[in-house]
Parts: sequence; C-alpha cells; structure tokens
Amino acid sequence: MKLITILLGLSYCLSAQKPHLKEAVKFPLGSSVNPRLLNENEAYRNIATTEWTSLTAENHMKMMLIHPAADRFDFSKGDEIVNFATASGKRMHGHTLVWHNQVPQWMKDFQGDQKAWESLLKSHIQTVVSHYKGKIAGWDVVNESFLDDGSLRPSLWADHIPDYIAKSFQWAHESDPGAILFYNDYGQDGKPKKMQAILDLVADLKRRGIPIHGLGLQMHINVDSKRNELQEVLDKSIKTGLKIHLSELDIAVNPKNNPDFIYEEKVASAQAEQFNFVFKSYMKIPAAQQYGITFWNISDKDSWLRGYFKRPKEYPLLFDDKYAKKPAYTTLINSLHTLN
Ligand code: 9MR
Repeated sequence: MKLITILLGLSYCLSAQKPHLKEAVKFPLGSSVNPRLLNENEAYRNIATTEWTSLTAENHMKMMLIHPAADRFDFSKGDEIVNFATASGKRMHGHTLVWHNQVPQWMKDFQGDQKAWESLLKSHIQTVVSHYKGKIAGWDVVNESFLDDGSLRPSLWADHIPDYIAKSFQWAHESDPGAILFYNDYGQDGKPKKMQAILDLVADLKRRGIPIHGLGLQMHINVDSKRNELQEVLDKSIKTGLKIHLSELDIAVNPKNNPDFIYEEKVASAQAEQFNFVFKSYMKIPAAQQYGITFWNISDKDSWLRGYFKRPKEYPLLFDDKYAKKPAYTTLINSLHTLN
C-alpha cells in the first residue's frame, strides 16, 4: 500500500511537472499562428498557450490581408492574434510591412510618380505600425529584398521607390520609436553573395543612422542543410551586433517531394539532430542579441510546405498531425535541459 502511494505520488509529481519547451530556453520562443486555428482548434490553442512565449501572425498582417483596398485597412484578424497574445501573456512579433509577395491587386494596379508611390508605402507602414504601437515588440520591416546573386530583387517597391529599404525603416521608426526593427530573409546558407548583400545593407543603414535593430534569419532549412554553412550565417550575422531572430524555423525532410517518402526513424532522428544543432548554436549567441526562435506554424499538418509546394509527405515541425509531441520534441527538450 505504502509503495503504491509513493508511486502514485511520484507519477503525479512527474505529470504535474511536464516541462514545456519555453521553460527549457532563456530567450523568447514561439511560432507563427493562424487565427482560424487559434479559434477552432483546441489542441492548437493549447500548444500556443503552453509551449510558447512569443507569437507571429503567419499571414494576417501582410499587405494583402491588412490593406485590402486603397481606402480600407482590415485589422480584425491581426487584432484577434494580438488579443490572444495579450491575454495569454505572450510577446507579439509583427510580420511583415514591406514584401514583394502577398500584395493586394489595387497596389499592383496603382499608377503614380515616385512621390505618389512613396506616399502610398509610407501611409501603409505608418497606419499599420501606429495601429499596433506598444502592442508589437518588433517588426519585420522589410522582407526578402535580395536575390541569390546579391542583387536587389525587382518588386513594386524596388521599381518605384529608390532607397525604399532605408525609407521603410525610417517610416516605421517614426510611428513606433520603441519597436525593434528587423530586416528578414531566407536561404543565406551556401549563398555568400546574398549573405554579403544583407551585411552590406546593415552596414550602410548603420552608417547613415537609419534605425535597424535586428536581423531575421528565416531558417526554412532541410534535414541535409550543411551545418558549417548555417553556422557561418549565424557567425556573420552576430558580428553585426544586431539582435538575431530565427524567424521562421522548419526543417524539411522530403525537400524533393518524393511521393513514396516514408518518415521513418532514421530521417526523424537526423531531423531531431538538426533541430538540436540550430538551438545549441543559437544558445551561444550573446544573450543581449537573442530576440528568440519562431517556428513557422505549430504542427506538420499546418505547415506551409505541404500546401504551398503540394508536398503532402512533409513533416517539418515538432508536433505531428494530431498535435502530439514528436520524438524530435523530446530529444530537443532533453538536450536543452542538460545545457541549462
Ligand atoms: O506561410 C505562409 C503561407 O501560408 C503563404 O501562403 C505564403 C505566401 O507566399 O507565405 C508564407 O509565409 C512566408 C513568409 O511570410 C515569408 N517567408 C517565407 C514564408 C514561406 O513562404
């Protein structure tokens, strides 16, 4: 009887402890979220609530959704996420003010001289940043401005507004001087010219006194991504002295979209090792530069990689299709506990 009581007590203690990933790290940790899933899906909401300390809107603060017509902003869904973040005590990260993608049709059709384009972009940035002033800790001000060869990506903004990156940072800063302002991009590993273009941008903005405070490294990587190349990106980024956000982490296991792919133990454990590597490297960054790590959505089922690339056999995150913790979750939390 005594033994049973002790065992019951022990198992109660263990289950009551149930550590969460957010408790195993000293920096903000989170994911992007979708407001419909937050509303409708309890398992999704529970993970967002218990596992994370930071949230990002996956889509609902982008131009296309937040500014659907020239004379109309729609903050409803963005506000839902911000309200959820506030109510559950999470930090909110803003994504994204200026991007070549997910632009509403009315902007694509817009006609005007340089002054008119500047006024359009300035008023977009300033209306959104002012709306969320004090509620959003940091903004991805400009997203994905460079091509792999380091040249400026042609876009509505690059084509019509000279120096649009610097201007965007300036405008965002004017509207919320307290917000941490990021340049966010993907795929710098193995692309030295793209990496260099970003470093040159940072140096140029700093030299001119333009407010930039952080670099977002998206980290849409693969199970085979070379660690020395990822480390080099981190090292070079740290040297800027800016805050570093691993802003859209996921690790693809079936990047070639093999229809017969089987997510077997070997690849799952290689993926877990890759997650460990990313976290351990991040933990070596000086604490003052750790803005945090954000996964790109919560479960494998919710990942953009399945829908966007029509790749049904992809499993890039830490929670499975039923929102259960994958072995990679356990491997990661155990390895983080031994480091802390
Ligand atoms: O995850 C987002 C997906 O739902 C959208 O359809 C897609 C549109 O391009 O954008 C995805 O998020 C992107 C992010 O905003 C910027 N970096 C790349 C992300 C994946 O495409």
